[in-house]
Amino acid sequence: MLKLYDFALSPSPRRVRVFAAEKGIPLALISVNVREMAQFSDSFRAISPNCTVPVLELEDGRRLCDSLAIWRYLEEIHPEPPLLGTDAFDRGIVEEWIRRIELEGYQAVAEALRNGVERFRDRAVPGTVPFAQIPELAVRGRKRTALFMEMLDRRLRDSEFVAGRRFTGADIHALVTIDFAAAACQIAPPDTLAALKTWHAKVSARPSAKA
Ligand SMILES: N[C@@H](CCC(=O)N[C@@H](CS)C(=O)NCC(=O)O)C(=O)O
Repeated sequence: MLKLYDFALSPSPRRVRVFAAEKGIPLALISVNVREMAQFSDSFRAISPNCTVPVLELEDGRRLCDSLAIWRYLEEIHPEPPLLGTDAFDRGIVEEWIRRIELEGYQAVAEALRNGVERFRDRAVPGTVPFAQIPELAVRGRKRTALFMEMLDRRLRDSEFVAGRRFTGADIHALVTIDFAAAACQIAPPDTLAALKTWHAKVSARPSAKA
């Protein structure tokens, strides 16, 4: 079975668990407690040189150390249901939305969290190199997170799912980002963003959301 080095409270491994659940791919989960700095142990450093989760380990021992790279692999080995697009143009649209969510949403929340709480002092960027916090980035990250939610709400007024008429990886990335903003930064979409809230309730009700 495929192994996933995971941490239940972290958004990046959740992206992989939800994606695999949508496809019905079983994963053997191995928890790496990043709250207790287990990612910096010698044993995990040998598995993930950047000391981050998730890591997917194949049965032959090869590894992938990035959530979206793991998506690509899972989509190739298990094409149904397609989560990264169905034809050339659709794959482009899904990719476009995944990148927007990563850059405008996920990075904004991560910046707000990692520059704003004591736990990440001198660890403002994930990985092995220490970076001091920049408090202004926490303020900017919160503002960008709010703008991201407004942008997504506008999109969802016209589109059933983030990348169009089908549920895709873009919905998973957006769901994980919205939940991360609430859990880590206490930023929830205001009631005025009705399309975003309706979509969030719909995708949260999928069994995969609990993976
Ligand atoms: N680009 C990577 C990011 C992975 C990442 O930043 N993982 C975080 C958890 S969400 C982590 O391992 N953090 C360890 C730390 O903060 O030291 C991916 O999407 O897989």
